[in-house]
Amino acid sequence: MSDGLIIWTYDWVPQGPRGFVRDLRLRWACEEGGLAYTVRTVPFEGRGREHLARQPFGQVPFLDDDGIRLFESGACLLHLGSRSERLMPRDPQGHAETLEWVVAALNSMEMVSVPWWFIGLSGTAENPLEGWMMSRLKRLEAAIEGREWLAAGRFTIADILMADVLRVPKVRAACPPVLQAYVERVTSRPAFRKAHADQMTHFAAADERRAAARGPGE
Ligand SMILES: N[C@@H](CCC(=O)N[C@@H](CS)C(=O)NCC(=O)O)C(=O)O
Repeated sequence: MSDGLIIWTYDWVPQGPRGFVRDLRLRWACEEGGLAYTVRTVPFEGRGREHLARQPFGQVPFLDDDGIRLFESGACLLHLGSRSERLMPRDPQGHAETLEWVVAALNSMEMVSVPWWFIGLSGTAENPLEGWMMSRLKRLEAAIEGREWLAAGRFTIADILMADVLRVPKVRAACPPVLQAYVERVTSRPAFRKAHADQMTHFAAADERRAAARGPGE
């Protein structure tokens, strides 16, 4: 019997990243695409050899699809896109637009937003990436203004990635109104809400298991 789609994530994470662990991107895509999936875990504490064999940086997520194995959330979304037309248009122009915006979300937006966010955490008075980040947001705003979705005139995996990059609270707060409205529009989809709730439930159950393992009074 085939195992179908398996999304791999951590067995537990601290409170901070909950709701933002990138397995959510894959859960969300499967929900949007009507693709059945199960979730399995690797330990958060202690990244073993088996984990590194699946994800060389010791991160999550990674994906199994009936013997096909892949890591990197972007690559996993492109793979899921090949499984469902609801995620990835089949017409050549719509397909090309989706591809370019998938890469733009990761390589033009997230590659600036993540270091900008990290430097912000350190509490420095001036973030040296401020200008770069603000100009990226401004350019993105101009590109999105007047349209509902990033690519192909419809919802695609590019919207999953871009909205997931922009919804990080500090990034979202820095977004101009057009981008705020875009993030709101994309993340109010039922598939996002379900994926988010499922991830929160997954880590809450892990808390309960850890508490039970520690025993009473500890
Ligand atoms: N480029 C990777 C990034 C994966 C990533 O940052 N994963 C985080 C969870 S959202 C992680 O595993 N962090 C733990 C670590 O880096 O040690 C992807 O998109 O899949």
